[in-house]
Amino acid sequence: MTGTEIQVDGTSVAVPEGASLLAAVRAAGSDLPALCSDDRLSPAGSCRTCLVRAAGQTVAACVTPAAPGVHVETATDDLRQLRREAVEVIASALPPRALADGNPGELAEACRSMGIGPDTAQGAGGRGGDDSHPYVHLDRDLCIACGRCVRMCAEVQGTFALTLVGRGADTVVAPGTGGPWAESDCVACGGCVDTCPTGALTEPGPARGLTSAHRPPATRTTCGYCGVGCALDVVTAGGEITTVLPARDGPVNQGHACVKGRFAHGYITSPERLTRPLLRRDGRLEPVSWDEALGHVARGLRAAVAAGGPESVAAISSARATNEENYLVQKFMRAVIGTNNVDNCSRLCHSPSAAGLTASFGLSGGTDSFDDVERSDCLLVVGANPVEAHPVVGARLLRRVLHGAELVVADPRAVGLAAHADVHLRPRPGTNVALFHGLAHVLLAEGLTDEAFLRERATGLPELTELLADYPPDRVADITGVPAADLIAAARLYGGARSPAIVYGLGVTEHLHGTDGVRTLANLAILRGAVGTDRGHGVNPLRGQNNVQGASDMGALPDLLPGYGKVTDPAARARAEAVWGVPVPERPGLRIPDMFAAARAGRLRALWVIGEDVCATDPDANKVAEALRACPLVVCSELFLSETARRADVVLPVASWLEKDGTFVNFDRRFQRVRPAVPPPGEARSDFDVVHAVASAMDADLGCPTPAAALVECGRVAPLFAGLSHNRLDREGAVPWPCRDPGRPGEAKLHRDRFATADGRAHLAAAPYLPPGEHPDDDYPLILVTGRRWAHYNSGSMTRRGANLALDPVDLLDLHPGDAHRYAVRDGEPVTVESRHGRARLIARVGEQTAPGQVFCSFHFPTSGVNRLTSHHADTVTSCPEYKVTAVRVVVT
Ligand SMILES: Nc1nc2c(c(=O)[nH]1)N[C@H]1C(S)=C(S)[C@@H](COP(=O)(O)OP(=O)(O)OC[C@H]3O[C@@H](n4cnc5c(=O)[nH]c(N)nc54)[C@H](O)[C@@H]3O)O[C@H]1N2
Ligand SMILES: Nc1nc2c(c(=O)[nH]1)N[C@H]1C(S)=C(S)[C@@H](COP(=O)(O)OP(=O)(O)OC[C@H]3O[C@@H](n4cnc5c(=O)[nH]c(N)nc54)[C@H](O)[C@@H]3O)O[C@H]1N2
Ligand SMILES: [Mo]
Repeated sequence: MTGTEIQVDGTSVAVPEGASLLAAVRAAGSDLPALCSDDRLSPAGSCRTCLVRAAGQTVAACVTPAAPGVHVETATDDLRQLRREAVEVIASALPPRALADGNPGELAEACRSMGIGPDTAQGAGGRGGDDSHPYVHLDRDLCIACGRCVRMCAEVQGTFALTLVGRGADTVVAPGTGGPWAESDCVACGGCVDTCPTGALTEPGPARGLTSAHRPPATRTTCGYCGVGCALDVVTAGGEITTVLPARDGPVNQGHACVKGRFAHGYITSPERLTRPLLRRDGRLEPVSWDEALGHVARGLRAAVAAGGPESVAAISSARATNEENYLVQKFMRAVIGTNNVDNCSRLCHSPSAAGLTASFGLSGGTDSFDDVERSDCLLVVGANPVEAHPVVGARLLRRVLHGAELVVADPRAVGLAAHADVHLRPRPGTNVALFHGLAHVLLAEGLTDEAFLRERATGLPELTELLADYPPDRVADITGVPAADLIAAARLYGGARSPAIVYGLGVTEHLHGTDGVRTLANLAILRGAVGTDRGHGVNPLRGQNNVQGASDMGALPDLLPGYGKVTDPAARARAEAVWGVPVPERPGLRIPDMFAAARAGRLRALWVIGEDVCATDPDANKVAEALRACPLVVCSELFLSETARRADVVLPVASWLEKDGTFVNFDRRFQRVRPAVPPPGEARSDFDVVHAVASAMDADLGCPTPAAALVECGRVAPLFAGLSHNRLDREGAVPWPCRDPGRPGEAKLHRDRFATADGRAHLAAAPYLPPGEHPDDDYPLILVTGRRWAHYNSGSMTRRGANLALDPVDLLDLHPGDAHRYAVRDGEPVTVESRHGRARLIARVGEQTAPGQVFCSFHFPTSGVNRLTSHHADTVTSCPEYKVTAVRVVVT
């Protein structure tokens, strides 16, 4: 047996090696107050409330390691007295309200359990508070300067926004920037609030003082914002959400969360939520009954099929929705309508990852679990900004770096992680392929490759070697703007590491040659033998939406069935046909941009858009609007009257993730359960029920009446998921795919013995660098990169409807001081940005985060019109839009 065996009050307990005496005492079933301690943090040993006796010495249990064989005493009268005195000293300095009845804080609880009465708290108070921030309020009088919040912010979140100020008894937490909390560096992850033992830091409102330590009765679910897959506990009262707490045992988040999952649930009760179906009559959307709306949809779909055949109908399924809902949407399109015209927003996002990773390794998922990635000694983070877009992962990566892992960041912008990087490569947007070839060139030239691996488990080395001769560091420097010395330094770090890992984002995929970007990035891992082995942790896309991995896994794609069988493969079709009992069309369907083109050309007669605001988030938005105008029937399933819903003929009100049952698949391929915490508003129904209802309005029965039944049916079509069920997930929490057998665990790490390609080998790609689709010229001299900000989510439909709006009220355009000077733009001023495709209105922010010649903005406010700027250029393999490179000019108006 591994671990350490010790005696606690005469009872033998085993604890993991390196555990503290406090952990051992708790493992033995006793508890001690430990006001400066939190499992998520390094121990401080400052409050002296957890005193025990070990090997004859009185010690603070939280900072004392459990040495093998040691005898610990906790229950003697003198120890009880010492602990009680320590707690009393702390409590006596606080004002009476600190111990008031019903105060759920750890200190108040400790006092109650030790019989320390409320009258012990005799402090005068009067130090005031700070309620400037919407989610974090400070009551200075309750601060005991335990430093947990400060350590949480530094050690877990990595933001270092907090500090302790003042002396002695007057010491109190404060933002490091001085001023009010709202103007500090706080990113509202909620960590400080969750660890505070006294209620000095609280979430305002009904959740005041509640933390994950209390484990209040709650609904365990999976966050519906990004693809990290944080496990959350939703506390409710009277059918409304009181608070959302991070689950301490969450497999990915481990007791952490971000401003979206933790706090951005205000949209649920927004008066703008859709509560009734809407139907367009005389040009206006009017509320109607479900029967009327469904009847209209069914008649419209039938008419479209009658006029143009099944190919004239298409659906965009939602990566925000559950697996079961996506499974049902694609089944409806294939089995009821008879077309493969179904796609999801993976098209706009990581479709190049799916294509690239499949070509390189045979499967479309990231190759390793994030837990493994975190063990790596060298992280190569490419075109991803996890500090803002996947904050819990960003925090875990940063923690790893602060504990000694090397970090190479490749991003044109000075993103959050770059400040901690050993090397920050800043390629010109759109030049990744050259950059990766440059790194590969150095790996080869310096003998930093794994020759045995290349011989036994890879193909394509001769062709790649020949191509790489054209990519020496100097030439790569010319193309990318990255100094040759930096390139060499980065290659040496990656090449010399014990177990390097690659993590990447949309800065790789959303390009004219995004799939080549993924493949040539994967080359680096193959050259190093750092994929499918213990000598590295592979190539891992930070998938975006909560369930974009799942939407694709479920076959909401025009060329792939559930579990990635090709629609052109008779064997894959036969498997689906055997379960569905109808023929599956064999011609691949339309991709999202092709759906719009078909609509504009009059060939698409009905489009069902489920949970994607195509008019705000798809590129070249003016053309998207034109497509919707041209399409005779547009149905939109939505929470809000989005830009797309506004233009639809029928709008169906649906439930959001906090209101429904199912599963999501996160970025490292884990299936996790989604459970309803509150009912949907008004007449809104889950997407699952809506798809069923539309099918029955067309006299079709989709079978699988419940989400649980749908997942089981999916497992019959898709061997990759055959071992999964709701029951199993309820028992085990998270299970990764491939999971072929209910009795066996899923495979967190892929490709151990062989790659999933036809020949079992990893395929190196000898793709030459090709320039991006858009180039600056005299009229449009700047390169616009678009991407994300921490407080908002994509179209902003949910995060703008709540207090996140106060944290980040507008879409900003970042530009370099040199460019600001050249174009006479002042910080904070409204500007018009013009591209060859359209114009947008933004507020300028001058700073050094962007390089000269480049500007950056988010697309979280549809009214700013950012996607009217972006072009029709798209990845040549997958049609993923080139969101990251648009030539623009900035005009002060
Ligand atoms: N707060 C927040 N979180 C989100 C989202 C959100 O809207 N808001 N959206 C979710 C979704 S759907 C997704 S897909 C993910 C996306 O998560 P990320 O991929 O991290 O997001 P982006 O900010 O779009 O782009 C990442 C980075 O790519 C860089 N980049 C641009 N061009 C290039 C290039 O040519 N080479 C290199 N090496 N880098 C380049 C940009 O500077 C940017 O910092 O985030 C998810 N999480
Ligand atoms: N300029 C630029 N544009 C981009 C990007 C970029 O980097 N730059 N990134 C692209 C990427 S990666 C992505 S993924 C897309 C995302 O684009 P979208 O998918 O359009 O964005 P979201 O805001 O996530 O969600 C779309 C809609 O789904 C609704 N919704 C939420 N939950 C549910 C649900 O359970 N059911 C239903 N039916 N609806 C629901 C929301 O109200 C919202 O209106 O944006 C793309 N657009
Ligand atoms: Mo995305």
